[in-house]
Amino acid sequence: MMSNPGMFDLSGKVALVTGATHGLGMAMAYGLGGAGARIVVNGHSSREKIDKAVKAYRDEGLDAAGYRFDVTDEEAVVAAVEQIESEVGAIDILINNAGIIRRVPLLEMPLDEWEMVVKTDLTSVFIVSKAVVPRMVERGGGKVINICSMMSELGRDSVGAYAAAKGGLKMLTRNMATEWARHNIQVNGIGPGYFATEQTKPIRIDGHPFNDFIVGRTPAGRWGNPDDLQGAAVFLASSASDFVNGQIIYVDGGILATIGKPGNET
Ligand code: GCO
Repeated sequence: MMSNPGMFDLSGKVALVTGATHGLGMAMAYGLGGAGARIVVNGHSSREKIDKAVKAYRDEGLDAAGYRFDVTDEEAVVAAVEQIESEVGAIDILINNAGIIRRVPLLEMPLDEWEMVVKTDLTSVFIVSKAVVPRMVERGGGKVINICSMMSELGRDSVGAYAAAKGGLKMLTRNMATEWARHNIQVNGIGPGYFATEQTKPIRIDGHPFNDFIVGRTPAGRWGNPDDLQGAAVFLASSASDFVNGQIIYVDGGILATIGKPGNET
């Protein structure tokens, strides 16, 4: 037995983070960059948005490069991974974070919208991991982190497709760990609770019943700050988690730990 002061150090590692131009993806990428990793920023919406994010990372003194590709398009993903590995280097860490949400009751949700949510939030993780992981196998190891949700465990009105995808992602994470741990690839998940992001803005309005409900339902008594995810991300990306496989770390201020309390109880 011996101490291992460098176990959270990511110096020299290359980390691909999908959907890292904003929100939770950006916060986790900042965390990995701060621990020494070179950040590969994936985005899809616009080149400008990617360049703006890369500039922000670099202004913080981090080593970042931006790649625009659609995580649901297998051909584009395979080509992008090829390009990243030749231009930046071997991908040691993959954070599958890119995702969307549609808040529509199931009986009103058109099939194409259901398919888009499931494809973006679940199938894309299969597509991107399938392009990256064979190279990790060849190199003798790597880290895969899938961004789950409270909806990996709990249902909620209007987010059925999202919950189906995030529930599926929890089990995909466990099965990836089952198949890839033998190659020294640790596959785990992070389950963010309710965080203050663009995605939750519509339900996080002062005085909005859902906003008050979440603050009351969360033992920490607040919405999460995206930076609250950095610790779990660095842990799961580093050698500190070399014997951690198929786990979902819920960073949720205690929501899943409690039945909650009546609205009027302080
Ligand atoms: C919602 C929210 C959630 C959160 C998060 C919770 O509408 O309920 O957007 O989906 O974003 O996923 O873990």
